[in-house]
This record gives sequence, structure tokens and C-alpha cells, in this order.
Amino acid sequence: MEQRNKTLGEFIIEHQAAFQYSTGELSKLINAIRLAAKVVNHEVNKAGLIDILGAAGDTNIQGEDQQKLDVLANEKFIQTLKNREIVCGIASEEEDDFISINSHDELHQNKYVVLIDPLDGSSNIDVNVSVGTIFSIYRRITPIGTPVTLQDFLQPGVNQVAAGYVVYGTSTMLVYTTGHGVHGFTLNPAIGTFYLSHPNMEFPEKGNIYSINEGNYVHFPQGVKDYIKYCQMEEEDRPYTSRYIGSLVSDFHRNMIKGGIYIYPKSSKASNGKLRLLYECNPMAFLAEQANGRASNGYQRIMEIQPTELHERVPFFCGSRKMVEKAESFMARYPDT
Ligand code: P6P
Repeated sequence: MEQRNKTLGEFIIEHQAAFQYSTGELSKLINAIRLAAKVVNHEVNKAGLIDILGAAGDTNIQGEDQQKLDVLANEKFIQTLKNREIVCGIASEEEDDFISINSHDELHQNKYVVLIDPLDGSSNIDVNVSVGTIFSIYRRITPIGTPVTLQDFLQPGVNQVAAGYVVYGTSTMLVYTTGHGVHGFTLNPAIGTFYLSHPNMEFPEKGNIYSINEGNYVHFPQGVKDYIKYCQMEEEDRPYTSRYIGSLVSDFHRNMIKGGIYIYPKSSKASNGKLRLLYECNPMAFLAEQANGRASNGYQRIMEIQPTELHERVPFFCGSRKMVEKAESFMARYPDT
């Protein structure tokens, strides 16, 4: 049983040996993310006080208005990771192409690539609703000693060596996995230290919360419409409760603690849904499966999908295993929708 109140630093050192082929680099990488999270947390918490609310006046490759905090969070995570010469490449929701980190690594000896959504849910910033950072870590697959390539980023989620998120909510938490369970650390802002507060997090097998933007109901595939009606029926343990924060990290985090399902399906407005496979769905799927939950596109495991593009989108069903399986049974009735 993990001892609560252990610091994140102590936890990483104690579990260092568990990292496969550990040379300490993965520990250094998690520590770099920890530092960047504290810096971004500081900026998020004071966003209302200085002129970093609102739009940055630019759009990202997704065609979404970049919020000033999006840009700042992106810069902080990239800078922190670059400066530690741990990674050979970074891909970000806020960057059109991947970034090859060759500045000080002429020999390209660093072996990890990181994919990040630096500030997910940023449209919520101006209304003071929680937002998050999502990260996904792989070992490069092209030879060490050569410049990183797109192939190093287009790996299926089953290849992840670590994944996690930071949720900037009523408290700031860092939740991550290296394939040995999911562990949550809460920031004590007074001293800037993350403490182990939620060891071995697991989805309840079932729950009674469903999270989906029902405003898109008319555009959903029939299987999703049928599942929503199933959730709302007066029968057995239903109707379920509808909770949708509009911030993936927050909806996921609540569902993991209380039990529930989050769905962002494809629709007639978005043929592959909205969420990005590489730096939103794969890391959340790794966490979900490590927490005895399930994550699919309605038909197959998210982590088995072979990516073809850096910013590709997939439909996303994620949460308590029995709830995701039930939703999939409705999708199976309409296999070609
Ligand atoms: P909608 C935030 O932009 C995000 O990527 C997720 O965090 C969130 O769950 C979803 O999109 C909200 O999208 O279309 O329901 O506003």
C-alpha cells in the first residue's frame, strides 16, 4: 500500500527501478513535466489578474482561436523539455509540425518523444472553469543518433511508456502512469510540492454519470442517440446523471473517481469527432486502461489505432469498463455509421 503524502520526487525515485530499461531519463522527463506544470499552474491561477485572458489573436492548425494561456503553456512546456536534453522531439496541439530537439544533442542520443496538449479546455479559461495539460511519452523507434522523424510520433498508443495529465481545478493535481497503475499527486501551492494523494486510482467498474455534449444530439450517429436514451430511461439503476464540464481532463478525472463514461463521438458536423488521437485520446486511454477502465472509438481500443497524421481526430468513448462496453453494444447495432 503506497504511503500517502510521499512527494512526487520521492515516488519517482522509489519507482525508478520499475521503469523498463531505466537509465533515469524517464524520471528526469517526469520531473521536467512536474516543473512545467507548476509554472503553468501559477499563470493559470492569476490569469484573471493580468492581461493573459482572452484570445491571442491567432489560430492553431486546428483552426481554433489560440487563447493567450494556450500559447504561454505551450511555450513553457516546450522550453522546459528542451532545456533538459531528455527528449529528441516534441509534438504539440499548438504546433503545426513536430519539433526536433537537436540544439544540444548533436549526437541525437536522447531517446524519448513527448506529445502534449499544453492547455486542454482553454475556452473555459475566461469563465474560470478548470482546464488541463495532457502528455504522452514514447521511446523513439528510429535509430538513436539520427534526427527524429514523423514516424517516431505516429506510434500506436500501446507503445506509450508514460502518460498523464495536470488538472488545474479547485486544487492542482498531476495524475500519471508508467504502466504500473495510475497515481495522483496534489500540489501544495504554499511550498510548490506535489504530494501523493490518490495512489492506485481506479475507475469503478460501473457508474451513473454520462458526459457528452447533448447539444449535438441531432448530429450524432444512431447508436449514440440510442445510448443516450438508454442512460435517461427509468429502469434498473437509471436514469444516470448528466455531467459535462467541457474540459476532457476534468470530466475524465471526476468519472475515474466516481464512475462514469465520457463520449465525444463523430457526428454529421465532425466526421471523426473532435478529440485528437495522439495527444488527447491515447494518453487518456493509457490512463483509463491502467485504471481498469476502457477507451475505444466505439468499436476498437483507442490504443490499437495506427496513427497516420499528427493531428488526426478519433471518436472517443472512455471510462468505467461496463459503461463503455454498453455504449459499444449500441454502436455495434449500426456498424457502418
Ligand atoms: P465541445 C476542449 O476544447 C475539448 O478538447 C475537451 O477538453 C472537451 O471535452 C471538448 O473539447 C468540449 O468540446 O464541442 O463539447 O465544446
